[in-house]
Amino acid sequence: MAVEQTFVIIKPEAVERRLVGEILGRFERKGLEIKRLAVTQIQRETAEEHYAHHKDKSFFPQLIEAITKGPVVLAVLEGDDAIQQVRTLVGATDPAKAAPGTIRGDLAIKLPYNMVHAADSPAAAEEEIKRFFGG
Ligand code: 3AN
Repeated sequence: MAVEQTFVIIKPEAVERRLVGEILGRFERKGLEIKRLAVTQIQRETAEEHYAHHKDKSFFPQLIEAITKGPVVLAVLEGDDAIQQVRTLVGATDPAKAAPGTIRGDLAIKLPYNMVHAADSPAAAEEEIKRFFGG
């Protein structure tokens, strides 16, 4: 199994609900290492670029509003098979359907508020780390 880096955003609703420690703790307890960590507020332009593949969806404006409305925590996590391991811990996109035991299944209930973004492929992880942390 290859050591990988992945990228996550702990979304504004999670920061507002003081769940940053809970969420980072789940990643750490799994055995992933926090390589980079930052608190920031995502600018509209960056959010639109990050979610460009959803720009024709009806929920796009709601999604941009949700990710830009307050501070977020950005993290780069490293470990064996990190991209898939993190996606598994995060759970299904719709928190109403996400399995109990997953972050979304345990902590969220309604889209677009699903607490965490996690890169879904090595190419996405690389692109997103570059976008949010620079070279
Ligand atoms: P994931 O975050 O699980 O990779 P994507 O890439 O399909 O899922 O969706 C990106 C984000 O768009 C989700 N994290 C969620 O906040 C929002 N989203 C996805 N589907 C819907 C929907 N049907 N209604 C509202 N928001 C949605």
